[in-house]
Amino acid sequence: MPDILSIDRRSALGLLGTGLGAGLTPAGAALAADEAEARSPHVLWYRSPALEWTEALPVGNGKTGAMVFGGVARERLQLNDSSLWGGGPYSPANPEALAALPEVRRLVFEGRYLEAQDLAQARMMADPIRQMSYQTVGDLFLTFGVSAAAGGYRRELDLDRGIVTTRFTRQGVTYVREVLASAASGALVVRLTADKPGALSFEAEFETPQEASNDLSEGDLVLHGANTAQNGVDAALTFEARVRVLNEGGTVERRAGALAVAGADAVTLIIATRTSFEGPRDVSGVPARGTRAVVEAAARRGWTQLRDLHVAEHRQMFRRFDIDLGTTESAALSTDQRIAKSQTLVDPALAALYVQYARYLLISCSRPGGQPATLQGLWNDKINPPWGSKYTVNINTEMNYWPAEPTNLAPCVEPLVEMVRQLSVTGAEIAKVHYGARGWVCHHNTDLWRAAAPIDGARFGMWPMGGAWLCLHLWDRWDYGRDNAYLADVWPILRDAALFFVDALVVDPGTGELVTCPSLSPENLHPHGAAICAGPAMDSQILRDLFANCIAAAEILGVDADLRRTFAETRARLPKDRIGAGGQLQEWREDWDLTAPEPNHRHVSHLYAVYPSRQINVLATPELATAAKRSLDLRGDLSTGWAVAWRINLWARLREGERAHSILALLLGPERTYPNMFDAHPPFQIDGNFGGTSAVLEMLVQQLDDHVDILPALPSAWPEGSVKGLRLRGGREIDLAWREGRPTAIRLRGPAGETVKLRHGQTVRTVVLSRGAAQLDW
Ligand code: FUC
Repeated sequence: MPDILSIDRRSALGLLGTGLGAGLTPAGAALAADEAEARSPHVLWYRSPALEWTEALPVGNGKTGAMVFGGVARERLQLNDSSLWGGGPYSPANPEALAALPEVRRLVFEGRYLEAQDLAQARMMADPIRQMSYQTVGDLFLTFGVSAAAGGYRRELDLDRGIVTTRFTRQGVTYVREVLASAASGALVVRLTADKPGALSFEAEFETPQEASNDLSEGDLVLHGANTAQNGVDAALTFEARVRVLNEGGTVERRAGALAVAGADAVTLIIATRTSFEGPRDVSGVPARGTRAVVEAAARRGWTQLRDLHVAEHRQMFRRFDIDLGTTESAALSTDQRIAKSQTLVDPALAALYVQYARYLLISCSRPGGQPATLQGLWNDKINPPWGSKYTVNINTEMNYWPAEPTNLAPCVEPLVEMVRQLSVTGAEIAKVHYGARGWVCHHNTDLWRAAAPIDGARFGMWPMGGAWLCLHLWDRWDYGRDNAYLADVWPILRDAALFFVDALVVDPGTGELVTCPSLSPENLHPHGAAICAGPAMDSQILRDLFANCIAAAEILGVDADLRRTFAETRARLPKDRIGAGGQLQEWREDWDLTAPEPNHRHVSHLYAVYPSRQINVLATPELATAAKRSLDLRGDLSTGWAVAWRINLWARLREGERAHSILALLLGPERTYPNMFDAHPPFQIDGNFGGTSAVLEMLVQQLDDHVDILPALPSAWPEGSVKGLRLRGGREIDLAWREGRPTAIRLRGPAGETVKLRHGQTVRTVVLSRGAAQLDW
């Protein structure tokens, strides 16, 4: 096995040329490499193969993904393609909905909530009432025809290289398997080597629950298939997975159904997947064309080039950011052990690994040209996964993107922007047919086909705010990057999202306020046994952001002065946040919180104003902030993975670092984190990985007003540490180090000549970014 791995490791750790990495004998170098490997902060590693799917390690290039099991006798690569979903292009618009709307509204304003909900259920829901699922391609199995007995077993995922490596010894031969999914080449690549010539023999074959057949084409093993019909929507997609074998030595027998390699020295497998999906209304693609092109181009490059190209491209993203929260001896344990024992170990590096793992996941599952991260990112082994593994936009999809801008992964937001652009088209039909309104709307879920109507059941689906919330991410992309050409490009999407509400908000006859109706506070029942209501707190909070961002965007772009006025007038008539008799922030306009049937409900929708929004905070609105804390206490800390993650962000925002840290421990424990570090709802849902990550950042740096707050919620468990490449609003970036809980050194980058106000506790320091950078010792 060449020692490229170890050289990379030493340079990654900054050891080259320091005397620690330089001038060693090959044996010494190998030893140093092993030690470096054990210490690397960027590696997940295990002493045995994955038995469960949530032990396998993910790779992905934003399009093709795989879960790598690392079996000795049999390797399983569970494959995904981000555009393989059930059904086909469809419109869920329900022409009956509009006629029922006035009556549903009347019932709500008369306080007849259950009747309103029943009527909405009967007349206003999408047709079909369920959306399509994200689906697996199937598995590629490599069967070695040996027993599973092996020595020296180790499998790892190196986040910094984007490679899964499995290594073991059998009968005196050391075998190494490396798997990567490269955005640079579009291919999934498996490299198999052994330290004795001729030692590699195996059979490769596909298995799939889809309607599919195996074929040979240009010597490649090809799986052709079609997706499945769902919920009355016909199957419209075809797909293909193709594997090419490049063997060094030995023989390859090719037959439909399997490729059999015998006596090879080394083998590279190049795998590509494609579907016929071209867009929400276009399924005319030819999968074979795409897979062949990828496989042929990759085969011409060969393993070494493919790997180097991949590592360089991956690092160009991954190394934009780094984090160190301190290291203890626990970091030397295998990853599953660290998670299993995390409730008793002192292991601050586990939180840093969690952050970097989330970045790795986003880099792997959300790339320009692909689909946004689903409930499971890119990784799903089922035809009918939990909640369809699609886009739940009443929290989960948004949470997936919370850490994207701050952890310096702006390009990963692009698929989300594209999805919102497509929703602004499909959602315009729903706005018109269901509400008789201009603009566009998306309710609480969407899928590959960008369905936007209310689904599943009125008590979950009758919530017209999903699109509006997603627009916050479009705005944030501008706010972090300050690219006005981008803002001009997305302006019509933002504008039309707001226009929908100009038409669809109604005057509450009792109060004169402008409210959403019918709506609900996501998935939570109020004391009348229904969820349907008018103007829940979250809706007004989201709308305050949407209108404010639209007004700001129009000003920056110098457009639509009349609309700006309309938006401002509408915004001023939205209900304000209220404090209830229990001292809590009210979830509804009525003081219902203390008598609602599920006091510990997972959703904390009314706290949107605290995080991700900044409307309520300890600096500007201390009374509302105190009420938000009361609401959080009433809800309790323990919930599903994503709900725990949201709570951590909220406590951090509210400047309660110790409380945030104690809940983070719950998230990192074995009940909420699987051995492969995937978040457990349970079942696996990737949002918790991303929400937990943004929460860690929120403890380190916040921007609530025109200051940058340094270490605003630093827990005592992280007295010393550093973060590099953390992006800030205003097109800026910060590197920060701290000791004994106090900042030591700060570096800033941003637009030249601008002034930045930094604050730590009561101390404020103003720095000028002369020549676009500044450095100071605190
Ligand atoms: C929402 C949540 C559930 C789950 C689902 C995907 O409905 O309430 O907990 O996360 O989305």
